[in-house]
Amino acid sequence: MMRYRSCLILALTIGVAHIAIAQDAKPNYDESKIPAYTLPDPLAGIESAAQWPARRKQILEQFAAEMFGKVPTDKFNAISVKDAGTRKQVLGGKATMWQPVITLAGRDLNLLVVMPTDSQQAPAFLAYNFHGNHTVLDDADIPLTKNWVRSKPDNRAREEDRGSAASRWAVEKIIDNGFALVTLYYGDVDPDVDDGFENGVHAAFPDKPAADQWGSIATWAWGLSRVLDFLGTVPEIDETRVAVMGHSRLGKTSLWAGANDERFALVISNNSGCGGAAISRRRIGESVARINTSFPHWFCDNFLKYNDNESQLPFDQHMLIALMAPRPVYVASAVEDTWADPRGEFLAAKHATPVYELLGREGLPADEMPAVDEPSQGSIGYHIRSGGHSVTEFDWTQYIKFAKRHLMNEQ
Ligand code: GTR
Repeated sequence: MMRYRSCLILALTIGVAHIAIAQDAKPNYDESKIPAYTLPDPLAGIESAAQWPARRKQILEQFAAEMFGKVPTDKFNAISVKDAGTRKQVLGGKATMWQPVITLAGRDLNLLVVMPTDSQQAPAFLAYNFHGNHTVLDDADIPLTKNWVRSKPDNRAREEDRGSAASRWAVEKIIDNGFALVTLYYGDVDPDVDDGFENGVHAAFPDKPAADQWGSIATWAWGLSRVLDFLGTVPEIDETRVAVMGHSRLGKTSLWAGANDERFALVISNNSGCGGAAISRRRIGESVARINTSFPHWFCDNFLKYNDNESQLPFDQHMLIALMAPRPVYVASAVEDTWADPRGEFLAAKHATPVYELLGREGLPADEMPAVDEPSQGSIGYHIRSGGHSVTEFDWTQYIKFAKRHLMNEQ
């Protein structure tokens, strides 16, 4: 397939010995077997806050060129409103739901917006969903997506899945706390399948991505920025107070969206793991080689250079977290989510802290990994909750508290 071919070409071209994919290597979960490593210093070569923007730019460019891939052109950035949607009251009248459809690079993005009724300039959570808007809320007015859907029979959305993901979306709590929720199916932007970049928004782009150009995560992140463009036209929502949130692969996506687009006021990574918040050099659970093998379309081809070769990365994931500074960022883990390396996620939050401190912010208050279900929240938030790989009420309770403090000035 396309990514595999370009992997071989890349191997021949640059002669990197480590490019062989450790397809069958067993994941390590033993802290004592972590290879010795040194983390690159996000503050290398700088001493003052005034020097941070230039250093930030350098780090951002490295992440773009070596890991997520650059957006090939901004030619397709414009969005148009295809259907403004009609508003209806839900949750006994306290919330208003509507479903605008916007068009981006020839694709329809079907948004589901739920906001406090009569809200003006409400802050919002913006997050992709995994299987379609109809899974977020059980409401017959939400159409089923017609796009390719992962892990469903025939890859089609099903009537019976209405509301099936509702426990992952604390919609009523979000509304009761004065926030709006904006969600859309990530497959509207790009179906999560390795198809050689033929479908989704990629179809509009004339050339296949070069080795330093976007994989699907960067494409999804770009889509979030375009949705933010749209939110700037919605009077009921304050686009300067949008928290971008995502779980797992979509947590990797929210981090990359927040790194690229400083208009996102707050960034949340839920169980994002490898390629998200977890330190790559630890190689606990999912490794760079493993993720590049399982999901060849997620990152750019240059990232293949780091298969079993993490020490050569010019950055590590604490520097991705640091790219949010001084904006608030939250990293959340779950005890049983060992594949995502909870400790590696904590360490990324912790080692981003010097950047926040240089900019006069607190960073992460906890020096050591906090106890289970005991969040630590400064400008960086972190918790490890009991349970497995998911988004729960507990997670949302923390995100809302964190967002109220940072976006609503409430303690
Ligand atoms: C896993 C993958 C993880 C994570 C997860 C998810 O299969 O290995 O990196 O992204 O999927 O998105 O649920």
